[in-house]
Order: sequence, then structure tokens, then C-alpha cells
Amino acid sequence: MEWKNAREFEDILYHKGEGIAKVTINRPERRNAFRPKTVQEMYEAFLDAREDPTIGVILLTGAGPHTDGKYAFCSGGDQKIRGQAGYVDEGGVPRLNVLDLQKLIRSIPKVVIALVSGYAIGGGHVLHVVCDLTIAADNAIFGQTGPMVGSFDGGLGASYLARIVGQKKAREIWYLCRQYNAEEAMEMGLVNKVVPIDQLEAEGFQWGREIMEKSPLAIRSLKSAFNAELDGQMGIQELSGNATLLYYLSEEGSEGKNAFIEKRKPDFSKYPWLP
Ligand code: S0N
Repeated sequence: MEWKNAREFEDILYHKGEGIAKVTINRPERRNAFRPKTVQEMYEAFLDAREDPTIGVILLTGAGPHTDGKYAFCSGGDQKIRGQAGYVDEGGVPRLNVLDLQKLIRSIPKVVIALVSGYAIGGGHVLHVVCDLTIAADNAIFGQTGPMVGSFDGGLGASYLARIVGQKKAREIWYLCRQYNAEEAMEMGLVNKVVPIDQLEAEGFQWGREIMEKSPLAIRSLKSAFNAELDGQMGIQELSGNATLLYYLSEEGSEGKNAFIEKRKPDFSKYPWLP
């Protein structure tokens, strides 16, 4: 696979190729922990991918290995710059901007696949949870740490996790803060597939290519449909937005707009009231 550099960032790498974008957290010396700048850059990359009509799939991964030979997808918020009210940015402002990123990953009308090698821990674990799909390398390690390190994600990190693995398992993950290997994650339905680490990116790319052969409108409608039941009015807004998009694309929808522009009464008589 030939990736093209899509934009220069400081904390992440951003590539594109064959309709697939790849966002790589690039702070291996901190097990790819995110600071506000990292999250802001990821947000900008995801926005770019959303706006690019040639992109249908986004791979989210972590750079590695570090010089000590260890891999990480992401180890969550950077504890070394955590202040009284969140993670302190370069201007001294405390932020929890990863919550905005979680929402963007969840609502972006494209498929987001987490490629996890090494640690997916804390807020890094939540990031893979909110992705549409997760492919794990055989060295992947999953877990939450919040109650050990003085934080918790009671939003998607708890409620959506429980939808995936069930209430009992989600409570175990959060209350005990244990670490789980790739096979255990597979057993609890937390990941879609486990592959040898040297095949992780190729596998993710292959999944992306298969998705790119499918209908974009069908995939975006399905994503919003999967979200709708869980996301309340915002979920219905997304699902209904897709219905409006499809209506705009229809001749019947265009008739209303054309009649207005042409200053005439719309003629919907040729469109059937289907059963
Ligand atoms: C990942 C772990 C298990 C790896 O262990 P290992 O292999 O033994 O490596 P270490 O020696 O521990 O680490 C290597 C170097 O990397 C640094 N480092 C690792 N993780 C972090 C981190 N998260 N922040 C800063 N630095 C990190 C180490 O310090 C070490 O560097 P040196 O040797 O130079 O000191 C292990 O490292 C581990 O357990 N890490 C911490 C994981 C963790 O607790 N993460 C934070 C959990 N909380 C969140 O993510 C909050 C998320 C969030 O933003 C949020 C969302 C919703 C609502 C609230 C919040 C909120 O902020 O509270």
C-alpha cells in the first residue's frame, strides 16, 4: 500500500491512499498518550477526511514500536500535563477535548476502523470502543485505568462499552482495572478480528478496500441507524439527515425546489403514494 502524506502535524501522522485515510497518533515515548494538541490535530484530520468525498474509510492507529520495543495504540490522556480541570494546553487552558473527538468519530458518515497494537488503555481504550470496527494485533492489551489514576469516562466509555460487552463485563473492566489480551477481547466481542502484528495494517487496509466497494449511501445510512437507537434525539437527527439527503437526490424532492425557482406550483401528481 502506497500512502501519501495528507498534511503535516506535530503529534499525529495523516495519510491517504485509495479512498482510505490513516490517522496515526505519534507519541510513542508516552505510549501514544494524547494531550490537547494531539486531540485537536486528530479532530482536524477526521474533519478533513469527512469533507473529502473520495474518502470512505478512516484507519485510526498508534505509531510504534517505541525505542524500548513496546507498542501502543493509545494510553489515554497525558497524565504529565493533567491539571486541576483537565489536560492543560500550550496556552494554559485545561481541556477535555477528547469528548468532541469521540462524538466526531461516532457521527462521521464514514467507517472508522481502529487498528490496535500494544496498549489501548484508559481514554485510549475508549477511542477504540467508539470506532465502528476494531482489528487487534496479537500483542494488543485492553483496559480502563480511571479508578486507579483518578479519572473516569462515564459517557460513551461506560455506556457504549456496556452495549458492546454487556453490563457485567463493562462493570468488571471499569471496577477492577484489569488488562485483557487480544484473545480475551475477541471472546467478549470487543474486537472484530485478531491478526499477527506484522499483518495489522494490511488487514485494516483490506477491510477498508472491501468497504470501499460497497454503496456509500447504504453504509452511511447503516452507521446512523446503528447509532440512532443509542443516541436519542441526536441519533434520530443523524438518521433523518440521511433520509433528507436521499430525498434531495430524488426527482420528487427536486420538483419542489425547481417549482420554487421557476415560480410555479409544484406538481407532485406523478409521484405515487407507495404502500
Ligand atoms: C500504558 C501502560 C499500561 C504501559 O505500561 P509500560 O509498558 O510499563 O510503560 P510505562 O513505563 O508505564 O510508560 C512508558 C512511558 O510512557 C509514559 N506514559 C505512559 N502512559 C502515559 C500517559 N497516559 N500519560 C503520560 N505519560 C504516559 C510513562 O510515564 C513512561 O515514560 P517515562 O519513563 O519517561 O516516565 C502504562 O504506561 C499506563 O498505565 N499508563 C497510564 C494509563 C492511564 O492511566 N491513562 C489515563 C487514563 N485516563 C484517561 O485517559 C482520561 C481520558 C479523558 O480524557 C476523559 C474522558 C472522559 C471523561 C473524563 C476524562 C478525563 O480526562 O478524566
